[in-house]
Amino acid sequence: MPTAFITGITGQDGAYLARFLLQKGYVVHGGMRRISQPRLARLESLGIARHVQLHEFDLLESGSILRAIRMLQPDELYNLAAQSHVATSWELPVLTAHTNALAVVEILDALRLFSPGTRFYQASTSEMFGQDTTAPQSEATPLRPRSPYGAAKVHAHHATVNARESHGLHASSGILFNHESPLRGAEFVTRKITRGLARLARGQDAGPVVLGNLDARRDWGFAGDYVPAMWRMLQEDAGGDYVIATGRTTSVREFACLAADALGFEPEIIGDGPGEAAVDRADGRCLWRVSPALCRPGEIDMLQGDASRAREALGWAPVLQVEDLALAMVRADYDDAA
Ligand code: NAP
Ligand code: G4F
Repeated sequence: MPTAFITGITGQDGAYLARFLLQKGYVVHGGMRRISQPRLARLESLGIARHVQLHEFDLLESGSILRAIRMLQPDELYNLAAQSHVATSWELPVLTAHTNALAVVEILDALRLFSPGTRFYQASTSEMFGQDTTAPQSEATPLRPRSPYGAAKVHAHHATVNARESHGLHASSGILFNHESPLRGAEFVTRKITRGLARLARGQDAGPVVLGNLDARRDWGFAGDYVPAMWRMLQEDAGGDYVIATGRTTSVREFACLAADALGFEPEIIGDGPGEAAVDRADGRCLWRVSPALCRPGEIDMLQGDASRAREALGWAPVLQVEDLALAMVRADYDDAA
């Protein structure tokens, strides 16, 4: 049976990828940070916590990376672990650089020395494109990152490309645009919206959802559609770089309206700029409002991906559209809020 090692297996993508690989007959190993209370909620919610082999693993500890790679020598290594929250990266730029850039260099070097036959996937991101970019963005679009998170991911991306070109590693960089699900971390904007509005719909005295930049546009897909693309990259004869995206872009405001509609609210936008809010036409309740404190020091106004290469070379295409995604997320959060 093929073996895979997933760093970040406790995260959103790690959980979906682990389930996908188990279904394909892989022996799945996962790296997990030592914490006082193991966070297995996502793996448990997919019913796979007992089917994966978990190992203590921390990207900030070189020995941990070396040990895992030497011991497991997996057929495939998916590096999904990261400090993944862009806004946090301005507060923790050093930790972000170490986790998202330097640790990737260490993984690649350990693979070169101890397991050169392992096929490697790096979780790259549309955040690497930055602000002054043409749309839609493809593998050929220049990288001009605008956050410490994006800058660190660019470093890791180039390290992956170099490992492929200099050392012949089977190393791929998946440039994934935003992807969400009911397992999305609560601090990301889609989940913040669906959770907050679901609580309001349940009549909980939760108060409006407080948001930052409502004009930002993202290309939102479903995480469950995106993990098969990671696997497909590693089944190719050689590593490569692939954009994975839906090709549609939606503003934060539009996503909030989709989620509100799905819950039966009738959102009406009032005010503008920092004074903007949305109220429910039916009962006047405030659904969301803006707080300038949540706006970022550096914003990317618009991301929209061109996944033509993945479609043509990997036969990959997304299934869920943003409307279905919003619906699935509010349904899950509404049930949770019961
Ligand atoms: P996530 O839910 O935030 O999961 C991140 C994972 O990384 C968690 O398992 C976390 O462990 C682990 N981790 C963080 N620091 C670590 C460390 N020092 N050592 C070991 N593990 C560590 O992120 P995601 O949405 O699944 O994203 C997966 C990857 O894709 C990330 O690299 C992200 O940057 C990238 N990406 C995501 C998107 C997206 O829209 N979701 C788009 C493009 C790229 P804990 O559970 O202990 O916190
Ligand atoms: O949901 P977000 O925090 O995602 P962001 O920053 O696009 O990053 C996500 O996608 C990247 C791929 O492009 C990944 F690499 C990364 O790991 C992560 O998964 O914010 C989306 C947009 C931003 O423009 C942000 O300014 O929503 C805007 N926003 C408005 N109000 C907010 C909020 N974001 C958050 N997190 N919280 C708010 O209250």
